[in-house]
Amino acid sequence: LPEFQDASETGERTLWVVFVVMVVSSIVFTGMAWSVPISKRLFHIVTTLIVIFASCAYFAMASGHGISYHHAVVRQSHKHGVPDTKLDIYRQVYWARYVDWSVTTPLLLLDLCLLAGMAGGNILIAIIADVIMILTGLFAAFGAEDSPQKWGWYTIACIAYLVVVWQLVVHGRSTAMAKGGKVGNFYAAIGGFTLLIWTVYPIVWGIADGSRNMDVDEEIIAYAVLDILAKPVFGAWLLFTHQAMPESQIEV
Ligand code: RET
Repeated sequence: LPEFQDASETGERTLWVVFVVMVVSSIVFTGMAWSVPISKRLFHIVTTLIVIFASCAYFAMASGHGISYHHAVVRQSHKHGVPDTKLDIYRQVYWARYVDWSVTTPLLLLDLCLLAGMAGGNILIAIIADVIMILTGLFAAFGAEDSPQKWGWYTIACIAYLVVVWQLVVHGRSTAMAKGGKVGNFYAAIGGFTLLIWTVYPIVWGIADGSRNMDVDEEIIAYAVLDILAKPVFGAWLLFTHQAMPESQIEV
């Protein structure tokens, strides 16, 4: 008999809660954008677009769209002379997340890169490496059951993530520090927060999507907490600090 792994009411309710959080953030950030002159709105616009896009993705997932069932065959070994059996598992893959992340993580990086004043070439490397990370993560999510390719794609995604980290930690930190102590310290704080949060994503993926040691509800809740920290909390911190720190003003 096949086993279906899908969200219960708990998971679905969690998705709706995050949808509401993203919509409220979109409204608040839009209001904050209108409170500053257009020439000083770039961070506001980038950050507002992030939560608007996340609202769309969460609306899709909460209402049951952007989800597929992924088939896996798991061998169950029995002792005492009972022959091994195979179990068909159909687990939900929320591919709307990858659509969301492929747009919103580049925008989140753009926020950080602009804050740090990184060179255009380094910004491009960080953003393209990030897109590679998300898309190879999508390939991993749909990789055939525990095939070598599946964890191969995961490994490639992790390498791409290290390229992102390198750009932010090495190039971003040095240009941010060159902008002066205030911007340097703020970049170190919000950049450190970002790396901490982002690093939990591949860990959750490995436990949930990768090896199915977390059920779908737990997976939804884990990503919900991470997404709220990485988007609305990050965004509010960035915009309020930016508004109060003239040194963080940029000429783009
Ligand atoms: C995957 C799986 C493959 C390996 C790696 C991953 C990294 C994902 C990250 C996602 C960040 C998402 C954010 C969303 C905002 O709300 C694709 C999970 C490295 C870092 C910040």
